[in-house]
Amino acid sequence: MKIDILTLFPESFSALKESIIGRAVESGILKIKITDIRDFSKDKHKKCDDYTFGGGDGLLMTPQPLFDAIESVIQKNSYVVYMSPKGSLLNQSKVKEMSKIEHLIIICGHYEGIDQRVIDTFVNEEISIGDYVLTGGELPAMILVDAVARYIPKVLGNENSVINETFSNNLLEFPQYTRPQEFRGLKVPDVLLSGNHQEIEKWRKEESFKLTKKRRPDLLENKAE
Ligand code: 4G4
Repeated sequence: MKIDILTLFPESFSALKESIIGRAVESGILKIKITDIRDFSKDKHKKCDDYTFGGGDGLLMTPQPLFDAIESVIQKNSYVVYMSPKGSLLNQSKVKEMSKIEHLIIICGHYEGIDQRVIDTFVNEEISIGDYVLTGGELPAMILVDAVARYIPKVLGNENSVINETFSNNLLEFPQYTRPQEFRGLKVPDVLLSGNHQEIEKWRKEESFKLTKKRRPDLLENKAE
């Protein structure tokens, strides 16, 4: 999978150099290219924002640098996503679906967002990572990249080989424990030490269900659909 990220703040994306995603990029399993939208501005001061028609106090990203930046990376097989609080809510099944995209282009807006003509011309989908407002689309873009990358074969190696069960069956994950068996008098539930895999499986399912019912009953309602 190839991901092009268009942003006015390319330095923000240093987080993608770390850990599992960093390794995937280094090994070539995942290709990520960051494009600085400002490099495409034809303004003599490289300006990329302006006031909105119709009034309002915020600044908007202007169409010209964005059109040129997008046209520099777009291909026939590209899927263009714009991170926006107005977008449709991201969830795990959407993430899984998106991991099949060959070429993903992510546009990060800043200030009050981008000119609508950019959206109307290029954007296949506006996506929101949650019902809250951030100063820019950079953190949402990194969240999307991280979530999607986990479904690309070989990105999760060895210890991380199993894709976390949370959400994939509309249930929250059961509690987990590692060594030691007893820490400061706090014990691991007996069933997990029993070696009885049927009992362990049953316990985990029950715990998942109890937790989901208590904390995220909405997930159980979706299950019925
Ligand atoms: C587009 C329009 C995404 C982008 C307005 C982006 C939250 C999310 C932005 C803005 C974002 C999200 C500045 C309000 C950038 N905030 N929930 N901010 N704003 O996915």
